[in-house]
Amino acid sequence: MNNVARTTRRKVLKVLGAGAVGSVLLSGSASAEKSFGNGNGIGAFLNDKAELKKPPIWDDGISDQRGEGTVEVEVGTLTSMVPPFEEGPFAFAPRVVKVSPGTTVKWVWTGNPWESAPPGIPVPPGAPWPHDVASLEKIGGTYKFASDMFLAGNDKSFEYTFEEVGTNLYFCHPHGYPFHDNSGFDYNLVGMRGAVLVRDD
Ligand SMILES: [Cu+2]
Repeated sequence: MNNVARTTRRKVLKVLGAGAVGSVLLSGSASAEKSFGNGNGIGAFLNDKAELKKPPIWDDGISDQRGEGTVEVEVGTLTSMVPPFEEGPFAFAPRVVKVSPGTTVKWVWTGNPWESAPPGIPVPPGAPWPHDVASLEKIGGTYKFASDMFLAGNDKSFEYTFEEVGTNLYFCHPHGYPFHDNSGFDYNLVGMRGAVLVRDD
């Protein structure tokens, strides 16, 4: 195995979800300089250095669904990635939704496996991946909204009603964690992140 392959495999192990259940693969990379979650701009959150996605990450615009009572967002939608990975089930779709105050957003877990997953990753090809939804914003040390960790394809969903005008950034822990810290997760290069814009105009 040459250096490039070795580096790539290490990255794959690090970023694709093994950290959800153990931190052993995440050690040795703590660095405050690669913490991109502090920006309050949507673009800063969705277009940062997620190295396993083709730039720009946020290329599908804003899904304007103002006036709807309930809006659905898929969890684990297939998304294009950089070679040699082709595409993987590591996106929220729509990535950014604009809704009215009082709207309930319902995240629905898809059943997409990762068909092109290379050997050696924690989840074998064809198997479902775990995803969750967690708000970037914390209130009193607790996520403003957060789901449980569900395996894709188990007909799971999570709902949250957004009452106040504002910008709500969120991520999937194993595939989009935006910080280097001691949480047991680590900054994730896949960039599985999204936003709910609540607007009353
Ligand atoms: Cu995920």
